Amino acid sequence: MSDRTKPAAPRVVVVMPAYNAAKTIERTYADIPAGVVNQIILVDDMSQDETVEIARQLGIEVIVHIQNRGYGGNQKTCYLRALGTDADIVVMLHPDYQYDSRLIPELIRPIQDGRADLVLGSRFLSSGALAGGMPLYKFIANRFLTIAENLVLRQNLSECHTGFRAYSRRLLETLPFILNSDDFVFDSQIIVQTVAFGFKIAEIAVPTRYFKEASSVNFQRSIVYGLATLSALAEYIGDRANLRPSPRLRKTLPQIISRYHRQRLLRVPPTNDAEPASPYPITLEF
Ligand SMILES: Nc1nc2c(ncn2[C@@H]2O[C@H](COP(=O)(O)OP(=O)(O)O)[C@@H](O)[C@H]2O)c(=O)[nH]1
Ligand SMILES: [Mg+2]
Repeated sequence: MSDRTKPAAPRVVVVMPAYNAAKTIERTYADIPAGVVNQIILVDDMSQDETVEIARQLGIEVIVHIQNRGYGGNQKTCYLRALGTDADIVVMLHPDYQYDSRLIPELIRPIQDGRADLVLGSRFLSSGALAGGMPLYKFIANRFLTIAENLVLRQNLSECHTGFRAYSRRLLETLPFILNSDDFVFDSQIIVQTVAFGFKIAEIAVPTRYFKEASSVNFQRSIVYGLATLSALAEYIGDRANLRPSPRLRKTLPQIISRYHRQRLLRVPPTNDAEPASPYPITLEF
């Protein structure tokens, strides 16, 4: 195949949900490989430090929340903004230097090859999670929750709790992620939705890096997260058994956003472009 007929490379947009990342954002940014990423967007969730100033100095596009929305609320803004660009693949990268951004080319490959629509950077595919500094209780909880998720969702994943992920545009245009929690359980809900909507998940191995600035989730918040993850699984079971149908697992994104936003965010807006019959409470950030 000559250069002229080679398929165009996908447009890759990195989104960073940020909260007090001033000490780590520069390192995270510096490790992003050249020539792979077309655009970087950081959403600041009312950090109390210099995150916004440093990100702007680095030339990163910054969106500022004027109220603290939480990690899930932050991601909603990230993905809505990314859909507003011409992204083909969206990579979520924590700006706390916890994940190795040099692995972005590997992370996006299964989507490029058409093998998956969600790729998880797993710290459990190789055996270094504890050696990398993951606290023992997080290690055990992670294993337990991942086993529960595999059983309920009929998957064979090694880790469902990573913050290093790549999404296809197709997936983000379909899942009604704006109905998810604004808290950390957003990450679990989006995996449940991925399975509910029939998208494929792939994994790549990534190293584990724990250090002071890379982790703020304490024991108590981890318990809340664990219980909320189990509740996301219960929601899936109830929905599939038709006991408690869940809009989060049935409605598509185009079905719950306004015509204006469908035109603005979706690559191919639906032809039957009526207003949604029953709007759910959603807030767009911009
Ligand atoms: N928006 C928002 N993000 C948060 C908050 N707390 C942590 N984060 C972000 O959520 C991600 C995961 O949090 P982190 O403390 O690193 O979790 P851990 O590494 O699992 O212990 C990081 O990218 C943080 O910047 C918060 O209160 N609001
Ligand atoms: Mg972290």
